[in-house]
Formats: sequence, structure tokens, C-alpha cells
Amino acid sequence: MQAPEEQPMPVRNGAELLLDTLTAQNVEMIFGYPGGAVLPLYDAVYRQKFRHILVRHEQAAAHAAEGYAKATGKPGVVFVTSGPGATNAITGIADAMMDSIPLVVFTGQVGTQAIGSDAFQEADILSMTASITKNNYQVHDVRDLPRIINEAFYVASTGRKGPVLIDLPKNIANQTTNAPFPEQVNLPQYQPAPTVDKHRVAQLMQALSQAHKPVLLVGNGVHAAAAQTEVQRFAQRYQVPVVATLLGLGVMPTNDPMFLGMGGMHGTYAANMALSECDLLINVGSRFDDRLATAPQRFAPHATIAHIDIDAAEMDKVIATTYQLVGDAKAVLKLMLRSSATRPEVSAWHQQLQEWQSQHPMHYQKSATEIKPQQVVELVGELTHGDAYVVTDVGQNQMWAAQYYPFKHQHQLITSGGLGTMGFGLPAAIGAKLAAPDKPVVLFIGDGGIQMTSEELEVIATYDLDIKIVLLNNHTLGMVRQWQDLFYDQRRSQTMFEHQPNFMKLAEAYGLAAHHLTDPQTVAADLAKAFAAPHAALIEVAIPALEPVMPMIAPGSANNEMMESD
Ligand SMILES: Cc1ncc(C[n+]2csc(CCOP(=O)(O)OP(=O)(O)O)c2C)c(N)n1
Repeated sequence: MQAPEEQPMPVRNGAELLLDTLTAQNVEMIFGYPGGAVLPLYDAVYRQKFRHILVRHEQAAAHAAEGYAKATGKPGVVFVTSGPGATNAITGIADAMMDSIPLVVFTGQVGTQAIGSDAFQEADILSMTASITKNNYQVHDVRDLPRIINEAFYVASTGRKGPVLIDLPKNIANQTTNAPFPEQVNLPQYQPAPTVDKHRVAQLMQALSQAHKPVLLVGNGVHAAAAQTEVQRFAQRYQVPVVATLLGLGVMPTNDPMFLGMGGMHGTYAANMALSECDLLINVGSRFDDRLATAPQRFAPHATIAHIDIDAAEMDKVIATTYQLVGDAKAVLKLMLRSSATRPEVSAWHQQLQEWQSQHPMHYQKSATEIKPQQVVELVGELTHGDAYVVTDVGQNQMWAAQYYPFKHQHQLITSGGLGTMGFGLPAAIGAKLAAPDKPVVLFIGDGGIQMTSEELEVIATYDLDIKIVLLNNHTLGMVRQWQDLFYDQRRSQTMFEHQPNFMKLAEAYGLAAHHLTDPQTVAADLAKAFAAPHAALIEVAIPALEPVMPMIAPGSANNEMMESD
């Protein structure tokens, strides 16, 4: 008798097989853009009525898939055509790689017989994406498709997550087969969940029980492992204060007494002083990026450092560490919580931290004549009760959102951390809203960044996505201008916009509600009004051109060398 998995399947072509495999993987949505090399895929999408979101540029397909993946924790799926379609998606793929976001990207390719002949719309996307994907494949036999797809999903969403690309030549998409599927994933060399070294956990807990000034640093790895509860429990049980990286925001509720805020270049005074003065630093799932460890040689100079990360390659990459714990953050924290180690004596440390917090709170100069961006973020925080998915673009808008929004949940902040990609925000907000239609989604974006992917306003209109776009318009590439002012003697080369599009008319052209806010006296009421309707709105807020993001650590300075505003 034949085993059930060996029974012949109905004859299907590669494109149909691909969609069937996606269905088996519980994929509910694809972000993409059609073209010649992916015609078979789009024909299958049409006939199988697969939910497909038609973006207006392939970069946006990748960013929207990132937003979707961030909001759901599931891999985002992308379809683009060969050549220019594939190269347009590269920025989003690189962005996902830097922030460990699971994506499965399908690129069309010219037929196998034409590969290497400079055929129409041919690009060697495998070489181009080798360094910005966790793995990439080109399919040469239709019967390999289910195996490759299953492997791609497995690799993208396990271990250190990231993008995987599958290049599908057109003739393979058209080839028919009755090959069975699905197959078990069989990748013996790939060990995504390393076993945690219990002995090291015990050593670390022993060190903790003797520390007088411990700090827990939390990064993206905590989100990836869904270890928010464990972090909170650990902080509470051992009275260890917590500092977050940009991508670690949301792990601790902003108002938690154990939370010191974001550390690094634009972090809080208390967080950066804690990093500088601590005697034990336990880093959970952050990679000591240079925006956090601003001067690696002088980072946490008095501390014994422990690093918990799923990726062994992160160990000692930037900062030398004493305790290295390779493993899933949740698994490691669970073991740490099970330890019988005694609680350290930390009352003097807490008193010191409280002093820093009360003497140097986050603050900005209020104004009776101008709307301040920090105030806008605070007001949006109140309006949304700290519950919204907050998506940002890159620049000052991103930092003000990180500094002033009252985050409560994990996965709540969707931002481009590692690559710092302007143009990320608008499409990522689309992905987040499609992933969580019942949740409020707010996008903070600058006047530079919105012009990079503004064509996606059409997608918001087409699918009637209730996204509140808060455009902080300072008529300048604010973050770059800030650096020019500070470090280039105010030579504002190419960073001041003398002419700008009429953003209100732009919104109207796409059929979206538009609000222009200029009055600081009425800004709270104006924002509330703009947020009231259950449809998208572009809310342009006029903010001062020269407002800086403070505090700031100059590049190369140590964490305790902060510039503060008056
Ligand atoms: C694709 C891309 N190009 C250039 C940059 C460099 N860059 C970083 S922030 C920034 C200015 C952003 O200006 P805007 O979007 O107006 O936001 P603001 O800083 O004023 O809030 C630039 C140009 C980038 N991060 N990404």
C-alpha cells in the first residue's frame, strides 16, 4: 500500500504549486507588483483568488511585508518580477536583514535557457542579494519548489530571523508536475535553536547576586523571542533596571519604575549614565550597535558584561564580554528566573538612578508661538492611550517618536533601526495596518522621507486603510541638518527645502483627508479632530526648522558625554 504522502498529486504548474505551498504555510497575504517574468505567478494569484496587495513600487512591497512581519511575528511574503522589479526590492531586503525581520521574497527570473545571456529584464539577483539574505535559492526543477519554499519559511522564521529569497525562472513556473508536497524540512547543518549552557547561566546568576549596580539591556532579540514577560519578571524579581535600544522599545512599558528609557545617541540621561556606571551589564538580544555603544572602547567601562543572543556570530563582535550565552532569549531568561541566586543589594544604585532621572528628565523647550514635534508625539500618545502601532520613518521624526511615545507592548514600534531607511515608514505602516486592522496605526514621518515613497498613498486609499500619517514638516532634512549645524559649522549643504509639494493637495489627489496644523494653541484639539474619523488622514504639522533632537552623544563620544538642551 502506498504511504499517503507518496500518493500522486494533481498535475499543477510551478506557479500553482507555489501558491498551494504558501497556503499550506498559512500565508494570508502577499505584497507585490507584477511583470513579465512573474506572469505565471500572477495568473495563479488571479485564478486561486489569493489575497494580494498591489503596491506602487517594489521597494514598498518589501517594506510593507516588513511592517506586516513586525506586527504579526509571521514572515512577510513578497512577489516581484525579474530585473528592475527585483533590484527595486533590494533596499527592503537589506533593511529586513539588518533588523532580523522574517521575509520570503519571490523574484521572477528569465527562463533557465536565457540565464546569463543578458536577456531582457535579467539581473543576477542571487549575487546581488547574497550578503543581504539569510539564504537565497534559484529553482531549477519544479519538483524542488515545495521543498525550497518550506526551507525558506523555516530559515526565515527561526534562529536569528531574516529575509530569504527564491528566484523562480519563468519556464519553471510554467512547468507541470504531480510531485508530492509538503516535505519535511531537512537541513542538518542548520541549528537555529542552540542548547543553552546551563553552567554559564549559573555563573552569570552568581555574578548578578554580587553586583551592586546591575543593568539589563534589551534589544530586538527580546521581541523576536517574544520574551517580554520574562524580561519584566526578571527585572522585578532581581530589581535590575532596564535600558532599551531603539528596537527594544516596547519590551518594558514606558512608565514602569524599573525602566530607564532608551540608551545610546539620543537616549535618556539616566539610561546612558546607567550604562556608563554599571558594574554588571546583561545584554539580551541587542548587538551593541554603534548608535548604542557610541564609543565601543569606552562602553560600560566598569562592568562585567554578559551577552545573550541567538546568533553566535554576535559574540565579541563589537564588545568583549565575560559571559556569552548563545540561545533564544526566552529560553535563557526562563533558566535565569529558575535560578536560586540571591537578590543583589541595590538600594544605593536605585537611589542614584532616581536622582539622575529626576534631575535630567526628557524635556524640550515649550513654545507659545510654534508647535513642537515632541509635544505632537506626546499628544498622539494621549489620544491613542499608548496603544497604537507606532510606525516611523527615519530622521528626527523617528527619534522624537522613540523618545516621547508612551509604549506599552512588544512589537509596537515599527521602525528601520539598522539600515535607517528613509522611505520605510509609509509602506511599513500599510503592512502593519493590514496585519492588525483593528488596531490604531500612527505613522510619524518627515517631509524628506514622505517624498521617497509617497506613491504608496494610493495603496492606503485603495484599501481604505485607517492610518494616521503625522507629517512633521520642518522644511529640511532635519537630522542631517542637525549634524551639519553641530559638526560642519552650520553649512547646510543640500538640506533645506526651498520648495515643497503642497502636501494637502497631494493627499487630496489620492482621495485622503488632509489637515494642516499650524497653531500651538489649538494643536491638541486639531489633532483630536484629525484622529476622530475612522479613515486615513495626512496630518501635516508645521514645526520649527531648527529644532534639534536632544539629548545627543556626538559620534565617538562615550555614553556619559551627552549634550543636553537647556
Ligand atoms: C534612503 C536614505 N537616504 C538618505 C538617508 C540619510 N538621512 C538620514 S535622516 C535624513 C533626513 C530626514 O529628513 P526628513 O525625512 O525630512 O525627516 P526629519 O529628520 O526632518 O524628521 C537623511 C537624509 C537615509 N537615512 N536614507
